[in-house]
Amino acid sequence: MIRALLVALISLFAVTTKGHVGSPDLFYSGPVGPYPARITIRMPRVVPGRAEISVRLEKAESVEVSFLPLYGRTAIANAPPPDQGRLVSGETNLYAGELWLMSFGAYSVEVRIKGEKGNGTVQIPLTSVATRQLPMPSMLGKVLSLLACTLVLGAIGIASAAGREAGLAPGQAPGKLERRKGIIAAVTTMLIMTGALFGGRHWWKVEEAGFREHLREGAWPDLNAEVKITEGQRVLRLEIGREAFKSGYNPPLIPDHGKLMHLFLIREGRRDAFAHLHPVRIDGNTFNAALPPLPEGHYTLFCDLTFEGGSSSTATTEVELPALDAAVDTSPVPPSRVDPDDSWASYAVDAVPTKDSNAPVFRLADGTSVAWKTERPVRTRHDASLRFEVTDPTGQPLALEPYMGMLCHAAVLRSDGTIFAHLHPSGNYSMAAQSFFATKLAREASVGADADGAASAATPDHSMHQSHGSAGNGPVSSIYLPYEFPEPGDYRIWIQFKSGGRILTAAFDAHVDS
Ligand SMILES: [Cu+2]
Repeated sequence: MIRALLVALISLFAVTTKGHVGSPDLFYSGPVGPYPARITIRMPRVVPGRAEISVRLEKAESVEVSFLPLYGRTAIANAPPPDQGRLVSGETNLYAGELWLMSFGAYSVEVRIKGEKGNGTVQIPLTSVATRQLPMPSMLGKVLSLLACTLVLGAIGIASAAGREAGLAPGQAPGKLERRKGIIAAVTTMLIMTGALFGGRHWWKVEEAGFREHLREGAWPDLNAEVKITEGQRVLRLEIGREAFKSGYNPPLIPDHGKLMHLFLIREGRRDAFAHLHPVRIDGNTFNAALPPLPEGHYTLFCDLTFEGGSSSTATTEVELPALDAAVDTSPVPPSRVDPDDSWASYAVDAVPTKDSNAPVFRLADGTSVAWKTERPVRTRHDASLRFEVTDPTGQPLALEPYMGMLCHAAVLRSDGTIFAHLHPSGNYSMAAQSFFATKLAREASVGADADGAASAATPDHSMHQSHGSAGNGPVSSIYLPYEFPEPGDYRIWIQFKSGGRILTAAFDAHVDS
């Protein structure tokens, strides 16, 4: 009862979690052992809170689906028993369930599917954080104050009556001595109650401070950016967590697709220039990136980070890019200083198909075209139908190659800049966090304290590889990205893929209805 009350009280303070800015829900598309499936995790509005999970199998099969939340900071052997998913009524292949996320920090949700074809599991990492602190509703505050007054006055009254009359025979009136005892009891109780009220206030403040420590209002951590020109080259210098971390603290980052940091730059205004770069750590929390030949202007930066422990976040800031000085910088970017996986694109705004077009096609300068096989209208909390077909200048399907291990990297940004997400064909969770949990599972299984549960959980995760590149038979030229827009509005979508050793970027606009 007390626990439930505490949970309810703490819940009042916490709202929404997010991995990417403003887009908290997680999506997975790929195999779960022998079963191809799409998984959606709707993140709770509160911490502790309930995440809603749904699993849609490609084919209707009789299977058992269960979910297990693994907390990053405790041993896998201490995980609770898995929750069973239930078949949604009227559906043949859609299973749903709920999971309690009790703490702040990194979790991995293990989705298990058991059936005739065998067993499959997949790990989907998520970061449980609160992003807002709600005020105490004034009515609740008044009711609680009233209850507290009643309790305190009641306690004083009872103690005073007990001190005065406990030693008397029934019917006997209290004398001077008894009345004094009663007053002493009342004063003592008052002192104890005052102490308890102050103690309670202190406890509340400590709890609140603890909550605020985990509070991430919007993007996190803070990010500072400046551009310096050295040897005719514009170099972007980034500092993460100047305020969030104590000075001298090196945030323990882990690499995602082999890079510690994935940075997106988008030119504000017309959003007609885009780059996906991988700054290199120069020391502590300072990173450098040699800038590609992007046009000058005001840019918004989104920076994806995954921390040791399996939590991930997106930091954001803005920076002014000075013009490339043609006199100094006649050569293209010195290759030694640019990461080969860095990519950038600038395009005429009218190259972006209008958001009302029914068959939007983006044509790249070399004649390659990218067609968005969209199903209109695009609605919030429905599949965004991000299906793309890439064709070469002659109209033939263009064979795609893995770009940093994935068939495609995509970014989504709402017109007001409040929603940003980084997507892949396998989903929008952090791959680095996924491999962190895979390693944790394997390590704890090999220690083998409780071999049973841990060993089955640590079976190799095929999705880690199959869904990344062109794992199918023959060349792949179509892309599907599982995603649902969280809010209505106008969005720009950039999709990036690699072909013939070149990284290509296409842009689309979408209007999303509620
Ligand atoms: Cu990516």
